[in-house]
Amino acid sequence: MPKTATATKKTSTAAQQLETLIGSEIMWATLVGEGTDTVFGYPGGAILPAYDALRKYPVHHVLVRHEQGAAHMADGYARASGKVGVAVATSGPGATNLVTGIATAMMDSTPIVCITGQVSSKLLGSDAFQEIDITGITLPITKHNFLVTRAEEIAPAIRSAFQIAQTGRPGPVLVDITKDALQGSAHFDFAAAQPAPHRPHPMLKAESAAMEEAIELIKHAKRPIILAGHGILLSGASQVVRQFAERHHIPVASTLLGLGAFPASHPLSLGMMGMHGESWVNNAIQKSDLLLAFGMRFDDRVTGTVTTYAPHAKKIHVDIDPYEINKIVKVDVALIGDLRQVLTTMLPLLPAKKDTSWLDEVNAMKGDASVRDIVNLPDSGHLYAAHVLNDLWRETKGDSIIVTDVGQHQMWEAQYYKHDSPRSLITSGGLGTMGFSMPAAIGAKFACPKKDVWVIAGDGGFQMTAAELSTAVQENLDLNIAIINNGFLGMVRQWQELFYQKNYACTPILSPDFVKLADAHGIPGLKVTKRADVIPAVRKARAHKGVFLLDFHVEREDGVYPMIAPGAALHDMVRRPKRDPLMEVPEDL
Ligand SMILES: Cc1cc2nc3c(=O)[nH]c(=O)nc-3n(C[C@H](O)[C@H](O)[C@H](O)COP(=O)(O)OP(=O)(O)OC[C@H]3O[C@@H](n4cnc5c(N)ncnc54)[C@H](O)[C@@H]3O)c2cc1C
Ligand SMILES: Cc1ncc(C[n+]2csc(CCOP(=O)(O)OP(=O)(O)O)c2C)c(N)n1
Ligand SMILES: [Mg+2]
Repeated sequence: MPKTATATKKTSTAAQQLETLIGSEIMWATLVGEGTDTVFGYPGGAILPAYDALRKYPVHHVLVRHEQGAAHMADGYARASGKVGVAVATSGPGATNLVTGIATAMMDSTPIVCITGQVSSKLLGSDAFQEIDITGITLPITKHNFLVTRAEEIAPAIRSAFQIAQTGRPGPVLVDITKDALQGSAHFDFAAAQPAPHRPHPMLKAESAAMEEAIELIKHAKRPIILAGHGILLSGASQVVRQFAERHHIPVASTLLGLGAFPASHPLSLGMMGMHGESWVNNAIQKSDLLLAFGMRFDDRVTGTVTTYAPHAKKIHVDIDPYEINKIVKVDVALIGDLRQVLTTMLPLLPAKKDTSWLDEVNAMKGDASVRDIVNLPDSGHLYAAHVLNDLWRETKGDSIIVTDVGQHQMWEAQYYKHDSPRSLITSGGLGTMGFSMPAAIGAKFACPKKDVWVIAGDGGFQMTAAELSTAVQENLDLNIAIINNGFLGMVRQWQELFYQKNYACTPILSPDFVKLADAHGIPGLKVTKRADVIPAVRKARAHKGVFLLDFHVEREDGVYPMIAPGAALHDMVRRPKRDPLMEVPEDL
């Protein structure tokens, strides 16, 4: 497995791999065996043996500027590709810097493996230099973690980590390897290190009682809605969900993380549900008599107050994780298993239906809201974030991977960029991690080098991980960055406006001149202040080979609407104030 024959003989099959390697070589050989060709990391003392051995293996190492970036890059890589992303860090501060990225991956069920160096096993527990109990720290934010103290344990631990990360409900796994384990030697046998086969949840049979019950509920429903979640993407179920919806003519609402799982341009697609979902989507859910929750977990951003959530609806929940069933919303039928398998079994049982009356009713609720929307307004001289996101969609549609940060711009992206294909939106939903977008986009670009990849960040969040600009340049990446610059921590300012009497405490934020910052990195950039300049700027960025930064100076005190206030019901949406120049008005209800 090593690139050169100096350390050990090159081998090609698992049977030939019975050879003695040092622990650090075992680490890379196992990663290569698992299909890893790119890792994101940062060196240091405890992990140094691994870096010393790296040159022998066909693995590209991306040197990040902060280990949080390594975890987000692994996460972005995994979300864009469906494969496991790998991050590497040293002990102590290197390991603790990974924590936010690991938690982000945990909350959104992303399969990543993080490998950390640890002090030598004889020093464990002695407060040695850069010793930290990273397995203890990450216990609640990993699916599983390992402390490896012997070279012979490295391959089994890493192989188990890959298996755990990607089977069932995916998630992050950490492997902490002591320096003496990396420096020791052991026989390397990739095949023998394979963990026992994962025992999946027993497959639901077509004749099972739950399946029959679900079909009966669907047959009798007059106002059914599919709630399309992230599990569709994780399960690769987009195609079967589409067949399912089309066969019985069921409208589809998406969670933030489910956007792209069902094409936005499909006539059955309603749009995003929840706190900043479209009014007609939330109202349709409240009127529905049957919810079909496909790979979504009824997050509080999705339900509003649970006691008043979809009061007339029976509920069917399809999820791979039994602990998600009845966790937030009590359901009538639970189908536990992989979504693609469950729906593939269920589809032949589902009668075809042509009745469009429910969809017509929902479309009537929509009215002409979309026609009167901001994006159709004549240019008033103001640049709204909605313009930027909508023009970006018009210019790039179908072609790009959009990686957002967290805040108002993230919600405007969800509202105004229409995602038609799976894995075309990468965003931190559950943890809502500012600083996610720049590093996650680097990871996505490594996963899909031919794709046009865009960072959409707020002026606040971009500053949290802007150091990764250097990483993108060092790696010669072709990446586009759009900063939605409103001079505020906008989402928090919006809450202050609505719920704290406009006390804008600590939310106005000073930023550097982002174009000059880009220039300091050798990156060309443009400041955009007018609507007419948006599309030409987007074209320029796309035509440029390399990193390009666009700094969009938008309305400073714009709001994301509709909005469900904390503690309110899903239908109780705060609407855009009438005096606002934007067009959405209460009649859109
Ligand atoms: C500022 C902000 C505002 C937000 N506003 C909104 C909003 O308005 N609307 C909204 O929807 N979200 C919003 N979110 C996101 C929200 O917090 C949640 O992250 C999101 O709703 C979760 O979507 P999900 O349940 O589809 O995905 P996840 O949380 O990733 O859950 C996926 C589910 O799929 C299951 N699953 C995984 N694999 C499979 C498989 N193979 N088969 C079957 N099931 C599987 C998992 O067990 C899990 O239950 C917001 C986030 C932020 C940061
Ligand atoms: C690491 C982190 N710290 C704090 C928050 C709380 N928070 C959520 S949105 C937001 C404001 C984001 O501001 P900006 O990046 O400028 O985006 P905008 O909302 O203005 O589009 C803050 C502070 C968070 N989500 N993540
Ligand atoms: Mg901002």
